[in-house]
Amino acid sequence: MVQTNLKPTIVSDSNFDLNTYLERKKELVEKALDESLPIGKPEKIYEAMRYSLLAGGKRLRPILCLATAELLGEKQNTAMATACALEMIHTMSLIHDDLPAMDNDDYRRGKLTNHKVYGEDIAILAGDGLLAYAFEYVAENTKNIPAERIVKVLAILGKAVGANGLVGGQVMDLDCEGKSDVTAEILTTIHRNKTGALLEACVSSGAVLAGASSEDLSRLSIYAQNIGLAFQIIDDILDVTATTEELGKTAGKDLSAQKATYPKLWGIETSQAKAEELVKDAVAQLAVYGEKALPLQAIAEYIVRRKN
Ligand code: GRG
Repeated sequence: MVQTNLKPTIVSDSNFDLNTYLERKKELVEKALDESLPIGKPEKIYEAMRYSLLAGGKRLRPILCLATAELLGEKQNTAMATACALEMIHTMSLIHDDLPAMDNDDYRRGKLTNHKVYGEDIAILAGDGLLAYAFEYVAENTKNIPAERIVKVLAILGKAVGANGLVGGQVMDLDCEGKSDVTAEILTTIHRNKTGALLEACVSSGAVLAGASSEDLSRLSIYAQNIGLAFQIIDDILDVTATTEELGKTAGKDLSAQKATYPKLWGIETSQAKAEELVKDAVAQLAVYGEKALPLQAIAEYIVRRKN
C-alpha cells in the first residue's frame, strides 16, 4: 500500500517553481515505487524488475497522472497506485525496447540495460512481470475511489499498452526501419501510438480518478496528445544533438538504426518550432482552469526545453 501524506500542492503565479515541484513529486514517486515492489520469490525476477523500475529517469508519466488528479481536486495519494503502474508499464516498454530483437541497446538511464545484466530470457520476463503487476497494483491499491472509476482506469491502461497503443506503434516503427519513404503522417501515427498513447493515459487516468466531466476529459486528452507528440519530436532532436552521457542511453541511435525521425524529415529548427507550436496548443486547453493548471502548463513547456 502506498503511503504519501503530503497535502495537494498549492500553486500561485508568484510562488510556483517547476524544478522544486518536479523534485518533490519525483521524490514521492521514487519512494512509492520502491515500496510497491518488495523482493519476493523467485528472487532473481524481482531483482531484475526492481533493477529497471528503480533506475531513475524523469518520472514524467507518474507526475503527469498526479498533477492531473490534483488539478481536478483529487488527493495525490489516491492516484499514487495508478501513477506507479504507469511507470511500471513505461519501464517494461523500455526493457523490451532495448532487447537485441528490438533496438538492441546496452545503456538506459545511465546504466546497463536489463538484458545486459540479467540475460535476454530474464529481461523479457521482467518486462512481462512488470506489465502484469501494473494492473494488479492498481486494482489492489487504489483506495477511496469508486470501483467504476478504477475499472475505467484499468481499461485506459490496457488500451494504451495494446495493438492500438505502444505495441502497435512499436510494430510500425520496426516496419519503417531502413525505409526512405516514411512520410510525416506515418511518423506521426507511429509516435501517437508508441509514445503518445501512454502519456495520454497518464493524463486521462488521473482525470478519471478525480471524477472528471466529459468536457474535462476531452480538453485534457487534447493537451496530452499535443505534449505527447512534442515529447517525441524533442526526443528525436536530442538523439542528434545531445551526448550519450546527457541522455543516459546511446546517442545517435536513430541514425545508425536508419529510423525515420522528425529532424530527418523537417530539419532541427522546423522540428523544434513544430514542438513549440504543439505545446502552445496544449497549454491553450488549460485556460479554463486558471492558475490551478500551472503545473501542467509548466510540464508542457519543460518538454520542449528539456536536455534529456
Ligand atoms: C507495452 C506490451 C508492451 C510492449 C512494449 C517495446 C514496446 C512494446 C514499445 C516501445 C515503447 C517505447 C520505448 C517508446 C519510446 C518512448 C520514449 C520517448 C521513451 C523515453 O522516455 P523518457 O525520456 O525516459 O521519459 P525516462 O528514462 O526519463 O523515463
